[in-house]
Amino acid sequence: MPPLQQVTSPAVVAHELPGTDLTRWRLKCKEGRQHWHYLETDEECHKWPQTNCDRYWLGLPLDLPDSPPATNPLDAAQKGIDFCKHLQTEDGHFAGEYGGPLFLMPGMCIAHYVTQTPIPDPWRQEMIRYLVNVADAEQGGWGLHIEGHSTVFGTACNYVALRILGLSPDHPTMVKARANLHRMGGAVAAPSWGKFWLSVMNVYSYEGMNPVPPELWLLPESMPFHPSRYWVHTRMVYLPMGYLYGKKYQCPETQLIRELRQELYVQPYEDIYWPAARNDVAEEDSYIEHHKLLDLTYAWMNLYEKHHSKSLREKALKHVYNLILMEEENTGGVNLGPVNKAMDMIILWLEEGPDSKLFKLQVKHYSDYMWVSDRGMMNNGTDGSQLWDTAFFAQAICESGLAEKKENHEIMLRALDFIDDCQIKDHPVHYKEAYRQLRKGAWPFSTRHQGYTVSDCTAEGLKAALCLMSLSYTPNSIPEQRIFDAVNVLLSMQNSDGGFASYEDIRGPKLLEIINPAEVFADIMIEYSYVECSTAVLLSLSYFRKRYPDYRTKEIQNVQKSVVKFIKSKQRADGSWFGSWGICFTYAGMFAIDSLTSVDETYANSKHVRKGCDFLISKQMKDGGWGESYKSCETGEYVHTATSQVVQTSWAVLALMAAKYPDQEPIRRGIKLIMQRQQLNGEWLQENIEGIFNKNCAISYPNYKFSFTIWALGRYARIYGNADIL
Ligand code: LAN
Repeated sequence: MPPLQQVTSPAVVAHELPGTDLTRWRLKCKEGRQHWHYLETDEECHKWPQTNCDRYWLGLPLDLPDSPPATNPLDAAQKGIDFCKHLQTEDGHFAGEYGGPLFLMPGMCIAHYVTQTPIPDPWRQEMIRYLVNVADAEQGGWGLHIEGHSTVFGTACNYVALRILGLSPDHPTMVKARANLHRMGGAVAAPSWGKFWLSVMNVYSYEGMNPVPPELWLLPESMPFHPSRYWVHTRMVYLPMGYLYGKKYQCPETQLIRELRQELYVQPYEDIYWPAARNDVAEEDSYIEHHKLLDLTYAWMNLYEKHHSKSLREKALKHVYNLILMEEENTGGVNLGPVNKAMDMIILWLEEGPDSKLFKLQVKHYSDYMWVSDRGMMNNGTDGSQLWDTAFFAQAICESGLAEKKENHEIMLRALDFIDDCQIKDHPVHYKEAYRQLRKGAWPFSTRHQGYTVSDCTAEGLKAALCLMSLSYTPNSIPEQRIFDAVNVLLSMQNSDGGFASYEDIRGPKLLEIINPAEVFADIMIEYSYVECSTAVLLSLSYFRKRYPDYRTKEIQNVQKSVVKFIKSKQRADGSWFGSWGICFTYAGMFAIDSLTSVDETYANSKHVRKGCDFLISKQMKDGGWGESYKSCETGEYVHTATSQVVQTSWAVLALMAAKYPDQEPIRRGIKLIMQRQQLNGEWLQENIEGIFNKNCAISYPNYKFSFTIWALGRYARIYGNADIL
């Protein structure tokens, strides 16, 4: 292991907040990868001018003309498209921030600190600015996500991050955060993921953390609790966590570490009795409580940890490391997501050294996750949402009929280029040993470099490819065989309950949730059949069959039948569907109703569609819009926002229109609201956060306010004609 040198970030003193000159940032995109560059000299800035895309995401004034408000839906849609043209990057995708979660930057900072990897100074300044900007203004500290209340996890870990970045403990944000952290009992009561990161940083003891034994990976794969059966994100977090835990890796002590030990706790660090901390989780953090069986398992594991065999541990670590190497090989250092990325970076540094190719690749691709905004630089929830956003834009513009207009040809051709390039063309290497799902023909959520199949991303990619290639002027650039490959992937992912999960089919029993160690997230141990994933697959298969009626016809018909049954079985008594990835009932309602109409069920002939529509209508607000809070996802009941939201209004009217809802008036009112909210330059302003995961963590999809509004406007004009509304 290389000797530790203190990473010196120039200290930022109290009251002084750094920040860069935002006019010097440029977004460069290639094959979907998004990299923000900071130009140091005027000469560079002159040679590489800032675009409206850069300026939009940085919150700088745009160089775009205003024009009078559109009076009819198609003009409003075209005005929106004209604005969005500026957000399409050189490789054809629609870029966007993907922030929201606040538990990612600490991992990034700790990984850089322990591996003594300097964080580029402009990043460092903007990261400080971001965390200061998103701090809880009332209570101080940080939550699990930007709209959540302060927690010990968010506060302790982001406090550490800011100290690593060089913010002084006397800065008002830090003083306030510390006071709130102490009010919550100090960092002792962090949830398990917090305990882990703080232990790696050496400001917590592994003695205070329940075990994550790497030996689990050596158990027979046939066992129901073998990690290969976990949901891929859980599996890929607990893989490197098991490695670092197994080694009890801690950063060697530095002055900063000594100081943090004093700042994070209410009691002297030396006096903390760590074993008592293992099951101590602050009330503010605890979303789900440990099951009694989990505590029993932990008691047993703690005993094992005291007496474990050294050679077995070595064997387990070797096995786990091999799996980590496969993940590196398969993603080229991008990794599945931001949590395993931070851990893998530390592990590669320990195993391969700072000069190794693998470690350097890890460092290089941190940039894929970092995004600069008006509030500063954030750590995105993935390496972007490129495929996902581009597929929605493409379908929205196609459905409006505006894609055929000459002025829109170029964006559509470029979107097709991107979707073509983004499709995954091969299976992962060592896919069996690495427990991967087959992926040849799939589309990912972000980029093909990340390279993980997602069922609904494949479905949306396929739909977008088919609608783009059916335009009169586009080439059939994606060969038929690759379209079939996508369908093959989808057909291989159906679960026995008829539904579709996210990345893989369901591999483990629901009982595994009993041993969910993450107190802050629910339902993360295994895959589930999700309404959104299942409906997107149904829609894409219906679409596909129209164009290719002879391909695997019988199987596709059977899949359609069983997935329809699944979707119906998930409808609640009040007619709603619960959304797991978007907020919430309006999101799932749109997918569910849209998909049922693709097999010819409508308001007139289907009680499921009828009940779904009636539910949506019952939630329409006085101003004609819909607005739903992320609290719906947390509580499982519909929670209105204070004001209506254009995104949820679009979802609701899209569903009603697909269903052929008999009364045009509620739909017209929704469309009118969308048009009234459009700005003179064609954009819609950011409103509440749109997405969710693991029931409890909100995440931003800022492009939804463009893609779904345009989609709703276009569908309205197609169905009801384009008469003036405003
Ligand atoms: C995502 C983002 C996209 C999302 C959809 C495609 C919208 C969904 O329909 C299927 C699931 C998926 C792919 C999804 C799964 C979980 C992700 C990757 C995220 C919500 C983005 C961030 C989140 C990831 C787990 C964050 C890291 C946190 C951990 C708990 C490991």
